[in-house]
Amino acid sequence: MVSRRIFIKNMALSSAVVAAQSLLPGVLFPSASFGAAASGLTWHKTPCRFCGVGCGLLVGIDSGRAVAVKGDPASAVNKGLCCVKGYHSVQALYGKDRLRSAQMRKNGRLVDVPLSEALDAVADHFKKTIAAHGKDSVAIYGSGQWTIPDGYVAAKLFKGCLGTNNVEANARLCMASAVTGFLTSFGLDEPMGCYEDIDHADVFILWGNNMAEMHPVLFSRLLERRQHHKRTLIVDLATRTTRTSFAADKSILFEPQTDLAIANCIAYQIIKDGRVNRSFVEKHVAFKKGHTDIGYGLEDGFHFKDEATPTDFAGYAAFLEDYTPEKVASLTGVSAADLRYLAALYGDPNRKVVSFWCMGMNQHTRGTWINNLVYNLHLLVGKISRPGNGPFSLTGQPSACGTVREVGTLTHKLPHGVVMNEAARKKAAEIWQVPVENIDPKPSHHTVSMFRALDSGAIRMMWIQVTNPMVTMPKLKRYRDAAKKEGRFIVVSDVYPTPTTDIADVVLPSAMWIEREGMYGNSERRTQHFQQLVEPPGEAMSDTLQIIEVARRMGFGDKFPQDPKTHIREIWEEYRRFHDGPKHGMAPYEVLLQRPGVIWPFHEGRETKWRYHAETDPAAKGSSFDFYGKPDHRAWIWARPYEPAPEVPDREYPFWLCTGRVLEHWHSGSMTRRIPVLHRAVPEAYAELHPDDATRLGVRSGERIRLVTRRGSLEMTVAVDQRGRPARGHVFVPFFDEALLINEVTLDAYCPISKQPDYKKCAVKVERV
Ligand SMILES: Nc1nc2c(c(=O)[nH]1)N[C@H]1C(S)=C(S)[C@@H](COP(=O)(O)OP(=O)(O)OC[C@H]3O[C@@H](n4cnc5c(=O)[nH]c(N)nc54)[C@H](O)[C@@H]3O)O[C@H]1N2
Ligand SMILES: Nc1nc2c(c(=O)[nH]1)N[C@H]1C(S)=C(S)[C@@H](COP(=O)(O)OP(=O)(O)OC[C@H]3O[C@@H](n4cnc5c(=O)[nH]c(N)nc54)[C@H](O)[C@@H]3O)O[C@H]1N2
Ligand code: SF4
Ligand SMILES: [Mo]
Repeated sequence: MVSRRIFIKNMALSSAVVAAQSLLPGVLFPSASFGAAASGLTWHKTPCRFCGVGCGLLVGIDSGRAVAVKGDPASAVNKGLCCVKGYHSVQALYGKDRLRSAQMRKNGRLVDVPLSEALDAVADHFKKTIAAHGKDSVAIYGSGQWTIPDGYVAAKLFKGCLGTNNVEANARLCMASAVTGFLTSFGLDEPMGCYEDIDHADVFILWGNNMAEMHPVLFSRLLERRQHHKRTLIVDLATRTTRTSFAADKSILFEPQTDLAIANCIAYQIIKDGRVNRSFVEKHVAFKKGHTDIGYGLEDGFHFKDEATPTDFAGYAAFLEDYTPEKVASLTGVSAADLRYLAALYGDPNRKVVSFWCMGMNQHTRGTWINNLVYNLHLLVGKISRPGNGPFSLTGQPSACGTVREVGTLTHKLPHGVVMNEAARKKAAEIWQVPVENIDPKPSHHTVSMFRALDSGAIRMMWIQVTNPMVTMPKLKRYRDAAKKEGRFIVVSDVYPTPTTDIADVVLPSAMWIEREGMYGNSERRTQHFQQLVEPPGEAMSDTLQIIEVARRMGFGDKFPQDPKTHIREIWEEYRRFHDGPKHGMAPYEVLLQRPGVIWPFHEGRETKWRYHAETDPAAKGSSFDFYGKPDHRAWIWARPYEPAPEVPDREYPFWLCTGRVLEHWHSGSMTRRIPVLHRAVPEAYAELHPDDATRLGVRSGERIRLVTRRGSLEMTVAVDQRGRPARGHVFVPFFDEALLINEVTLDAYCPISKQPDYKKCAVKVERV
C-alpha cells in the first residue's frame, strides 16, 4: 500500500524531478533550492501559487531573489509537505521572456511603451467606448488566480463606479456548477466541512476527479489516513483510469454523463435497504423538483430559469423507481453489484463517508444537478456537517473561492448577496460610497455569453487579467475570431506572452504572486495572506494597482486607496465589512498576518470548521443541525433525472473526447512550461487511447493521429498506457500545450443553471496519419 510520503516522492520522481537539491538524504524534500548560495537566506510564509489545496509554503529569499521553497510545517493544510509544482513554483517568476514593459498595438504590431502611456490609453478607451456604446459595452474578465484585493477592486470599479455587471472570471469554467449546487441545496456557497474531515473519515468516494495529480498533497492526506486507520477505503468512480485509480482500493469506470443515474441509483438502493436516517430527514430536509429537459446553451441568447416545486419523501422515492441497479447498470456500464456496494458504503451507519469531486462533476451540462444528487446521498443518511462526514467540492485554483466566490466577481454577484437583491445593492453602495442607482439590478453576461457578445458587438472592450482565454475557452476559434473583429479593443494583463496577449491591443505587465502583497482563499474556506517578498521585473505592476491606476484616470481616484504601502490592508478592511457576522465573518488583517491561514466564518476570535451544526457553528440555532442558508432552515433534496449529453458518439464521430490536466502543468502551461524540470517531464500534449483502440486503429505510442470533431481538427501524438488509460472508445487530451490547442475542437455547451461549459464530453473521430 502506498504511504503518504512514498506517494509524494513517487509523484516527484515520475516527473523526472530527481532534483538532488530536493531529495536530501534521510529527509524527504526539506526544500528545493535553485541557484544562489544559502548564506543570506531568509524564509517567509506564503500560500502556494498553484492549486486550490492551498499549501502553506516557506520561500527562501537571498539577495532579493526567491531561490528556495519548502513546505510550511506550521500550515494545517500540508504540514510541511509539498508537490512538484509547489517546489518549483518560484522558478515561474524567472522565465527569460517575462513581460517587463507595457505594449501597445501600433500599425498591427505590439511595441513597447511606458506603462503610464498604456494605462492612459486603457482609461481613455474605456471612457470613449462607454460614451459611444453605453456602459454595458465594456467588460472585465478575471480569474480564480486573482488575489482577493484584485477581484475586489475590479468588482468595485465595474459594478459600483462604471455601473455594469460585465464582470466575470474563469471560475465560471471551473466552479460555477459547484456554486449553483451549493445554493440550490443549501442556500449558501462553499463546503460545510474542512480538510480535517479526512482525518476522521472511513470511506472516500471520488466522483470523477484525478486527485492524485490535481490535488496531490491533499490526496496524500487520504493515504496517510489509510495507513493509520486500517478500515479506510478509497473508491475511485471515473471515466478514465488514472493514478488516482491505481492508488484507490477500488476503481469503478462509468460512461460519461451517467453519474446522474449512478447517484439516483445509490439513493434508490439506500431507501430500498432501509438505510435512510429517518429522524434527520424528517427534521432537516425538504424535497424539491425542478424543470426537466432543460437544454444545453448552444444557441446564442439561450435563456433558462429553474423553479423549485415542492414534493415529499414519497414523491421522491417514486421518482427513483426508474433507477434500479439493473436498469442503471446497462446505461452506466457499472455492475448492479458495484452500485449496491456504493449504496452500502453510503448507507452503513458505522462508516463515516466523505465524497470528493472537481471538474468531472462541474464541467457537465447537468453540473448543478449532479452536485445536487451527491448532496442528496449525504442528506438521506445524515452524513454531513460533522467531522469525517461530508460532501466536499474541491476547488481548482488558488483563489476561486477566496476571490471569485467570496468577493463575487461574477455578473450576478456582489461581495455580499446578488445584484438582484435591493438590500445587497444598498449595502454595497453604502460601503463603496456610490449612488445605489449605479449598481444595475440585472445580471448581464456569464462567460460564454460575454465572449458571444464580443462577437455580436454588444461588448466592444474587454480587460482580461490572470487568465488565458485564447487557450482555455471551449470552441476556441469562434471566440478568437470575435476578439479579433474590427472595433474590438482587448487589454491583457499577464506575466508572459501567450496566445491571449497575441490578440491584445494593450498588454500590461503584471507583478506576480510574491512580487506583490495579497490573499488567496482555498477549497476549505481558508484565507491566506502573503507579503511582497521580491521586486517585480521592469515596470510590472500588480493587477490591483493597475485597476486602481485606471480608476484614478477615469475620475474614481477617491474610491480607492492610493498608498501602495497600505492599500492591501485598506482594501481588506473595507471588504471585511461585507462579511461581518457569524455566517461569513472574515479574520482581521493582523490575524491573517500572523497565521498560516484562517478558516471563515471567523467569529469572536474563532474559526468555524463545520458549518450548520450547533456544536461547531455559532450561527446555527438549536442543539443540532440548522441549515440556515434556506428560509425553511432545511437542506433540499432534489429529484433530478438523468439526461444525455448534447453530443454523443455516433457513426461519423465514434469516440468520446475528454480533456483535462496532468500533474506537472498548470492549465495553459504559460508558467509551468517555463520551469525547466516540469517542461522536460511533459514537453507536449498527446492523445491517450485505450490499448485495444490503438491496436484497432493500427497506431502505437509516439505515432500520429488526427482528431476531428464538428468544430475542427488537430494532429497529435498517441500515448498508450503512459499517464492514464481512457476507457475503450474514449480519447483523453490535456490542454496545457499552446501549440496543440485542444479547445479548437471542444464544444461550448453548458449547464443551463450554472452556465459552466462541459469540457469533458464531445464526439470525435480518430484517424491515423
Ligand atoms: N497539476 C495540476 N493540478 C491542478 C490544475 C492543473 O492545471 N494542474 N488545475 C486546478 C484546477 S483549476 C482544477 S479545476 C482542478 C481539476 O481537477 P480534476 O477535476 O481532478 O481534473 P481534470 O483533469 O480536469 O478532470 C478529469 C476527470 O474528469 C472525469 N470525468 C470525465 N467525464 C466525467 C463525467 O461525465 N462525470 C464525472 N463525474 N466525471 C467525469 C474523469 O474521470 C477525469 O479523470 O485541478 C486543479 N489542480
Ligand atoms: N479543454 C479544457 N479547457 C479548460 C478546462 C478543461 O478541463 N479542459 N478547464 C477550465 C478550467 S477548470 C480552468 S480553471 C481554466 C483555466 O484557464 P486559464 O485561467 O485561462 O489558464 P491559466 O493558464 O491558469 O491562465 C492564467 C494566466 O495568468 C498569467 N499570470 C500568472 N500570474 C499572473 C499575475 O499575477 N497577474 C496576471 N495578470 N497574470 C498572471 C499566466 O501567465 C496565464 O497566462 O481552463 C478552463 N479550460
Ligand atoms: S498540492 Fe497544490 S497547493 Fe500544494 S504544493 Fe502542490 S500545487 Fe501547490
Ligand atoms: Mo479550474
